[in-house]
Amino acid sequence: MKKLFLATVAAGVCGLIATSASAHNVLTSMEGYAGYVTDFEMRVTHGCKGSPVKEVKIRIPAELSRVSVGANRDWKVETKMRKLDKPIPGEGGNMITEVIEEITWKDPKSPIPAGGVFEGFKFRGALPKEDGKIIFFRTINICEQGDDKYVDMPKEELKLNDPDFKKKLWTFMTATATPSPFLITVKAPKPQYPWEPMEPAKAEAPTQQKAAAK
Ligand SMILES: [Cu+2]
Repeated sequence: MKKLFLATVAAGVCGLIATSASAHNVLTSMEGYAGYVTDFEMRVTHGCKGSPVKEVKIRIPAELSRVSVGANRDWKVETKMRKLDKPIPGEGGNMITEVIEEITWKDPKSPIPAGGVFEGFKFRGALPKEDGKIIFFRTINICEQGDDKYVDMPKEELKLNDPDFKKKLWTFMTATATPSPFLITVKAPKPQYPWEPMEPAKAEAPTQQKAAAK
């Protein structure tokens, strides 16, 4: 784990609207279907205390597998890889030995203005098959002056079956000015693709998902 992302950041750096949870970096959709290969968009909604955003980093959570990055003609995209302990079978018989651990968008044609607009950063990956999981996507905005580190985690583990879940989630979202963006997996109403069996096969779960979920 890299220090950069684990560093706890003093509250108050994010700026004006700490109590408005939508005024931070957030995933455009905060819910996703368990097991689906899903498009994600990290939405950057403001600069660092009035300074334009010139770089955005996302730490890819270990729960995500088969991650790829959307093309972007305005930003230079870099990925940092993590070596797997055990290679996992990929598509077409290849063995996958490393996965994307971090994505950086940098050197934009022009920075994101400090206010008044938002910009989305796209990537894709398979969510774990388990529903009711809360998955954190820690992100950092680097601005022309300063940075905002949306890496704060809940003080205690949030569990969906906790009757106080919503309250605790909101507490987490408003406790600091830089909560980590997150997504909750919900049970899918049907298989993702029409050619998949209606009932997910029981003994299915290929080793890939398990290994990637580590
Ligand atoms: Cu904010």
